[in-house]
Amino acid sequence: MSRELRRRGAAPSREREAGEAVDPGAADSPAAVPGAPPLPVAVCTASPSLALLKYWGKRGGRKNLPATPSLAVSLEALKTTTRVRIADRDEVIVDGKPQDPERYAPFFAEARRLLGVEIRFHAESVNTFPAAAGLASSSSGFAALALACATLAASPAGGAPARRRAAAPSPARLSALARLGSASAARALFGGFVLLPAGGRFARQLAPADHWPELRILVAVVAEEAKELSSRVAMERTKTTSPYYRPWVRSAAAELPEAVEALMRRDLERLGGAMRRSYFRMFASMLACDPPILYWAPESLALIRACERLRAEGIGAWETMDAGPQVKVLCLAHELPRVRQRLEALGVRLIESRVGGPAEAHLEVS
Ligand code: 2P0
Repeated sequence: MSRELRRRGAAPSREREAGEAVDPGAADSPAAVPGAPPLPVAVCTASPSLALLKYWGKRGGRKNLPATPSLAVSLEALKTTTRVRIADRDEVIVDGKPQDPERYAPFFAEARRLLGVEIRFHAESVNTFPAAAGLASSSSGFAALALACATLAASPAGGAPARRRAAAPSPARLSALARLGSASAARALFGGFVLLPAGGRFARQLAPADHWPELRILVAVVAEEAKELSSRVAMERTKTTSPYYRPWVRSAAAELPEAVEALMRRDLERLGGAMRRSYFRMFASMLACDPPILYWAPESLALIRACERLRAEGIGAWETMDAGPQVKVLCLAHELPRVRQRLEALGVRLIESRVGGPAEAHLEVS
């Protein structure tokens, strides 16, 4: 898989013909000038990384290192597509909205250092699902951005020395770059089942998507709007004000071996138990903040109760939640119709997903 990520990403497999690209910024790019050489656009697609065991809290320092280990699965049905081209200054637009440059400055500085280039990057990112609403859009967003920047830098227009272009950054280095943007993004570069250890600079794949072909994830979208409190601010408040922060961090580390073993054995009941302990304890640490943090909506609790009832009836529906009111439910393909029917009765929008593959990138010419 590592080799596959390298082949698909930083060493683009093919270049498209001139005119085939649809560059949203082409009208004001130098390529619009008659006679100017065509400019490359790196296009990357990534799926968000859903945590089964949660990352919540950062180690000290400015490196965005996670305080807890996280174990995650890639959501095939949700996609972020990011197009990156060379520009006069770094700029990121997500779903049509310009982003705060400060948020991206450490990422771009590290990208230039890692990739050996001086260029500035213009990125336009589009999500097929609500962003900043607890559906891990920053995981797929920064993963796609990291791979797209590497793909662009590897093109002759990127300006890197030929020796540097030939030696594309390893998946581990790209994962570490994505982590600077969002720690969960370190996981989203990889497909299948992924581990980001506590204090880890990069994530690694534990098993590819076909490790568990019967696994399905139902994403229940309770609210489409962006959350009021970002994960970053909420994590910091948890660390600095919650008396339960340290116990949470200790318990998260203790939970990892059981969850990894359950995952490798494809034991949904054991994995589901570990998932529930992880998300409930994460929220317990948030509830004890000053002021308290509560991401749940009434529908979230109704969905949790519906999963409890399904399990009491012998149907394996195991839910988890993140920094938002949405509920994600793991189940097996043969029980999906019954789980779906029960959750649909609550009037929420459901997105059905399989386990996804790695982020992919290619180069187009505008
Ligand atoms: C996760 N979450 O493991 C956890 C579970 C939300 C709850 O990672 O500050 O956007 O950018 O590193 O990755 C959401 O936080 O945080 C997140 P930053 P991120 O998926």
